[in-house]
Amino acid sequence: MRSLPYFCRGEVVRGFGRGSKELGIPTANFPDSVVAQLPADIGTGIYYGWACVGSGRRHKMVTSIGWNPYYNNTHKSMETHVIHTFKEDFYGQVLSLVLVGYIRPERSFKSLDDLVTAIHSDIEAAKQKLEQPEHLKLKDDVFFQTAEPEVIMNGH
Ligand code: ADP
Ligand code: RBF
Ligand code: MG
Repeated sequence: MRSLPYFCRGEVVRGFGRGSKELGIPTANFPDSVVAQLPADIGTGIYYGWACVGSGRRHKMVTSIGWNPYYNNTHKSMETHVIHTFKEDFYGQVLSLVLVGYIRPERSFKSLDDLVTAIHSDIEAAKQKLEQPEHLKLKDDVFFQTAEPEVIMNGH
């Protein structure tokens, strides 16, 4: 994918409220405007990278882009699980991301348990992959030094 690494940011909006939080995997959802701006080669699927809430610290993350086949959604969403335990929700705040690499396509599962197991293995994959020096470097990119919603940049 030519567009990787891909930098983007947007306000955290309410998602489907399916209780992903209760499963221990909350996902911060982006508005449609951010999803609409994705370049054509950033297709649906599961990605890993770095995330930053407001002007806070950078954390590892996993992002799901697509129609969530397990739920037969008709709406394309982009949602990020930040690999960090936050004290409070951050609806309305600006989330800045760099998508660094691709993990797998979206798929459907026989049960919710299987979906959750797959997400846990994505999280483990992200943690490992992001330790590579060329990926660690992106965490300190100048992009993360501002949280202005209008500053949308592409990686290169
Ligand atoms: P929704 O359907 O509204 O997206 P979720 O159950 O997916 O609800 O919860 C997402 C919300 O949880 C985020 O918008 C954010 O405010 C909060 N949150 C707390 N911790 C995290 C985290 N580690 N990663 C992503 N979101 C988190
Ligand atoms: N939904 C699917 O239907 N299929 C998937 O393969 C899938 N993979 C995901 C991987 C990650 C890392 C994350 C954070 C979410 C994934 N989801 C997937 C989305 C999941 O269904 C969604 O977070 C909940 O429905 C809450 O909106
Ligand atoms: Mg969500």
